[in-house]
Amino acid sequence: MKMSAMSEHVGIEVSDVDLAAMSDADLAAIKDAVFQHGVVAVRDQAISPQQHIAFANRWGGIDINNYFPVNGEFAEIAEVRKAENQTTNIGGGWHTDHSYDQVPAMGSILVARELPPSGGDTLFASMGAAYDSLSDGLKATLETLKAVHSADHVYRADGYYAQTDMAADLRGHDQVTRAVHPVVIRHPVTGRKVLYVNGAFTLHFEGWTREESMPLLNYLVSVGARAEFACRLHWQPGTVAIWDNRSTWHLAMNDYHGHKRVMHRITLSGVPLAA
Ligand SMILES: O=C(O)CCC(=O)C(=O)O
Ligand SMILES: [Fe+2]
Repeated sequence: MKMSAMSEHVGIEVSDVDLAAMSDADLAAIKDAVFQHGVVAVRDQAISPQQHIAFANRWGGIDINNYFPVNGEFAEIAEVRKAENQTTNIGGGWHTDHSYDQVPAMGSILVARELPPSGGDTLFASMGAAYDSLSDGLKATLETLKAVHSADHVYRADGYYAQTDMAADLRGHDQVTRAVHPVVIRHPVTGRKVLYVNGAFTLHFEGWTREESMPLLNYLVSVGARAEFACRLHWQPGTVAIWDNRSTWHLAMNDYHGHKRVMHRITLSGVPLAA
């Protein structure tokens, strides 16, 4: 198994390994790379949906996404897809998956199934690096705060996606989600302090109004989105990405209009988050 860094702060590219027949030692090394570096991109995999599920089960439990279209055959697999004639994509703004859950997902395993001829890359950003870059004064303030997260404004019947050409693909319009998490969490495995707010699902700081919260939230979102904290994954046939939703954000580029892109996602269960 070979590993190389994708950028200064986030991302490890892995080759010469078979996820479907992986030794416990190699799996331990991959897990360590995901926890330390946020995302691992494994190249050249021939992984069936059954093998995708079996590999995910070696990480712990699987969380079912309530919104994305499910693969007809396998309830554990959500499809992240955009058709030739659609203009909206899934995950096109910086976010982390499932921060609106009381116990947010640990991570996601995304398998490239059908790729456009060019474009469709995914960006990942390190929220440990974003946190480290802040002043001691702002860090100290943020460590006293909690934030309220929800997905309702994104997925419900009058939400963001309902007004787009992705509306018919998505489910779960009646789901009600709300979770409160510390703004700075200790990563459950590494203990590193990471910034745990995101532009998609964080509504406001607990005890603050939305209006009061937005200037600081927008500032934090602008810091997290700085290019120097990010890496860019160019998918190839056979690429599988495994990321940590606590320590990273991601953004799916929407730059392949007129072409189809289909990805299979399994979401991995996490643990409660603490300051
Ligand atoms: O399509 C992608 O590259 C990522 C989409 C996304 O946000 C996700 O699967 O969680
Ligand atoms: Fe996502």
